[in-house]
Amino acid sequence: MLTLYYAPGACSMAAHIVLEESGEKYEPKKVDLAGGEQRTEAYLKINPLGRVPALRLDSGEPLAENTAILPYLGKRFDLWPKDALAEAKALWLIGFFASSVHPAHAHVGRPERYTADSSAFPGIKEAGLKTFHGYLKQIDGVLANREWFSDSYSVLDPYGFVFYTWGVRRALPMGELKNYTAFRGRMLKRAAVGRVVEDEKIKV
Ligand SMILES: N[C@@H](CCC(=O)N[C@@H](CS)C(=O)NCC(=O)O)C(=O)O
Repeated sequence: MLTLYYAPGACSMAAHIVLEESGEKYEPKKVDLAGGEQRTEAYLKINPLGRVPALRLDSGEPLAENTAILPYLGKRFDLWPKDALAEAKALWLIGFFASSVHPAHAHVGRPERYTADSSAFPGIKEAGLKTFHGYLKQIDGVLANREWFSDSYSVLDPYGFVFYTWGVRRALPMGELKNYTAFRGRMLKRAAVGRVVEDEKIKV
């Protein structure tokens, strides 16, 4: 059985939704990020990078990073494009999410990661929020005339949904992003998304 290590409201919500939607039995394990559980010896054995999500596979072997976990789950549950070009486009988007959108938001939530000078925190947060908002606008553009990020519903959609909820958390004017907001509505109609939003107590 798969075990998902996750934290409410974190980027691990993407894998959480995928697993919830899969119908396969899995074990969800909450990690207390605020309490520093991700840096304990026990957790570092699961993910030496000290982050969520992490997935323990049926074999007991751990797997970390959204860029690995989501394609793995997508292939396992038929939520990943099969065509070579569609797959390349999915990797393009997953790469953009993981290497640009997520780190921009980290400047808002974790400025101490980018400077030891706490007087610089407000500037880092402000620049991070502006960059993050710019990326959300780009995501809105990607969704123009599309129902889902790929040709049909895939693991990209729960991942894209995470950043919408972060925009809400940071009080950005998400309603102005018409395509992204319509996508949010489609996501919320999915029963598994509703269950995860409730379990993780997400404001969206
Ligand atoms: N590149 C990683 C980033 C994972 C990540 O930063 N996760 C955050 C939650 S969204 C975390 O575990 N933060 C805890 C910490 O930084 O101590 C991925 O996409 O899986």
